[in-house]
Amino acid sequence: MSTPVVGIVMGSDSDLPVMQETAKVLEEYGVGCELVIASAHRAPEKAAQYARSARDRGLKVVIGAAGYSAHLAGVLASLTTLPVIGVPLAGSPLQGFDALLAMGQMPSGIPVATMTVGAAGAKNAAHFALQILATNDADLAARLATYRENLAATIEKKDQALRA
Ligand code: RP5
Repeated sequence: MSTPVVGIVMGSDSDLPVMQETAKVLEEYGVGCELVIASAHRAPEKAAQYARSARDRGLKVVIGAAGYSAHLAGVLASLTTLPVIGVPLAGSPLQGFDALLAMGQMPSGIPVATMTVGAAGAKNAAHFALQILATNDADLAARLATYRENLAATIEKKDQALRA
């Protein structure tokens, strides 16, 4: 396993099934990540300590994922200058709309790059982290470009099948 450069922080173990999608994408690219549970509300000291030490421990990107009143990504972002990506999760009766608004409505100066709710957001968090890392890694950038070409080919195939 490669040294973690992406930290995936979740509010609870109930977030794990969705956030494993993030880890899976990063693993496909051989990018090391670590999965951590550290709630902004239930374990704020742990969340703060994680964010404060993230850069010195070699992390390049932090992903914060939570449901309900989802302050985790924002709290992490307030305590590190690493880029923070937020994934709102759909555990609440409001299906994650609450978490989406909490993460997206950060005050100016402390941004959280907020993805969509759930599995698509979890996968996009990984892709966004890879794109950040690729600004300084030509090989990774080339692999992301190939991935995009393959995506386009998949759509083309679907179109051909529809027309056949
Ligand atoms: C949030 O509360 C967590 O991120 C999780 O999405 C949600 C529910 O947590 P559990 O009650 O399942 O532990 O802080």
